[in-house]
Amino acid sequence: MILYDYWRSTASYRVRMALHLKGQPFKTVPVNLKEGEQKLEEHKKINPQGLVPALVVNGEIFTQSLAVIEYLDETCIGAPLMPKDEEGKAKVRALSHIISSDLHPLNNLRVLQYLQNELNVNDENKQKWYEHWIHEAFQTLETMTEPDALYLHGNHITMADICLIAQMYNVERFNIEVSAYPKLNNIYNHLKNKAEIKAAHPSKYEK
Ligand SMILES: N[C@@H](CCC(=O)N[C@@H](CS)C(=O)NCC(=O)O)C(=O)O
Repeated sequence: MILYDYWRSTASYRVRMALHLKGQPFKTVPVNLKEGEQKLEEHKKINPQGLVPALVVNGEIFTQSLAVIEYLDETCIGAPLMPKDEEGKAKVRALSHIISSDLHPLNNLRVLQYLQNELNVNDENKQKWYEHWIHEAFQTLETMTEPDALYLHGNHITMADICLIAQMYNVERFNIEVSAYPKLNNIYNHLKNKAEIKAAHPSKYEK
């Protein structure tokens, strides 16, 4: 398997966690987002959206991190990343989408660059924008989480936790204060030292 990724990309980090949890060996092809390599025609042949990640399996290209994670879960042995029951699956997808569909796209590089370069939003307001969407999503997730929970759903790590861990890394990177969410911090602190999660950490893929 070949993963087109960028070490700091949260969506790429999600897929790396899934690959490590599944015990799947993979190679990475770094796409430097800071240098704009995602917008090159060469990369768009891999991911027509001009984004990372993209996973190549036996010559077939898969994009969209959540779709890739579910694909890996359904086709590879290793730790299950989704509950077995349909109700549980729907709940894990809902939790995952709060981060991946409703939060992450608003704070993505191309959106921040558009705010800054096209709409002349200054650094202070850009940071306010960033934090606003983090807090909105985190407040919701905190409310949806049971006290003392070790996972966002059920009794093993799922795609929803993968989304949370990557988002927490991003929050740490941008120095955003999230102590107001003890249940989310509890889950993150419980999972971040798991060997497979550590192995997927951005610092291990820095190029
Ligand atoms: N929904 C997509 C999001 C992919 C995405 O937005 N990737 C970001 C990095 S985390 C990216 O490639 N950004 C490049 C840019 O904004 O130009 C997924 O989950 O795969």
